[in-house]
Amino acid sequence: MHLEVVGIGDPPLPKGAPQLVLQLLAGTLTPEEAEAIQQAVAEMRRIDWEIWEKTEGELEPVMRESWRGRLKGLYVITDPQLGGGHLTGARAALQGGARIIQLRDKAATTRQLIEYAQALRALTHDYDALLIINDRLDVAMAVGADGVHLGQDDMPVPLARRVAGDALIIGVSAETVEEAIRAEAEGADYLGVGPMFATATKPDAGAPIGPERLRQIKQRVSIPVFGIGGITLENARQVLQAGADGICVISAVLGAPDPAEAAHHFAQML
Ligand code: TZP
Ligand code: MG
Repeated sequence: MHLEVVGIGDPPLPKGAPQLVLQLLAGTLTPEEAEAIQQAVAEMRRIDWEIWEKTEGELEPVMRESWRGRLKGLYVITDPQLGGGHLTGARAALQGGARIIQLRDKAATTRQLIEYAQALRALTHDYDALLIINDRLDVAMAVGADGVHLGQDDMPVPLARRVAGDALIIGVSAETVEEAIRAEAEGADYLGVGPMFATATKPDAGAPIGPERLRQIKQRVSIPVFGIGGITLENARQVLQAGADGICVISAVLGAPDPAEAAHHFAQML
């Protein structure tokens, strides 16, 4: 039997795929045919890696540029208690014009998070919006999200990058100019800077740092910067005037009587 490699997997075949194929076809293949398939799959993988290694350096800047253009505007973080829950809240935010949705749920089990994330992945695709997963790099990668958001106590950016490669947006929370500079140097794609103002949504958020800190950070980094924490329709302009590329909101959208309308008002400002 002669087998020819006619296509290249994208993404590469997962480990174990050849074994699966063999199991599926068990009984209908001679040992020689099974061996030939296994060799063909191994060859496909080898070619795939060869191409990836050769093009990685050229693709990376292109990929980063394409994200950079989308890392702006209204960024809404979902909350299990607000806006009718993750799905309903995100749908309203997207209807109102949010361009980025982050799934954030500190109480959910891994299985629940995966379910929310999968549903949000489909929803964000419908609106051509980005999906970011808070804290959990594994969940982000498992559901094909666009990125992960990491705080200062989460996985260090260089390790996250090592695991995820370049095909994932990594956002980082920064409160100080030093944290912002370090995050950028380590490979973060955007920053969430805050809390801008007092917020009840994150009790451990610390004292407000104000839009002035965001202005200082903008002067020192070149990645996009989002203001976060206590941002409302009344004070959002201060954050934008300080140079924010976008604003990140929970309660002012999802806690509003009409979240889609609130999102629309924010989106109009941006
Ligand atoms: N990180 C810093 S402040 C904050 C997070 C997640 C909460 C933002 O929520 P709100 O309701 O927009 O103040
Ligand atoms: Mg975190």
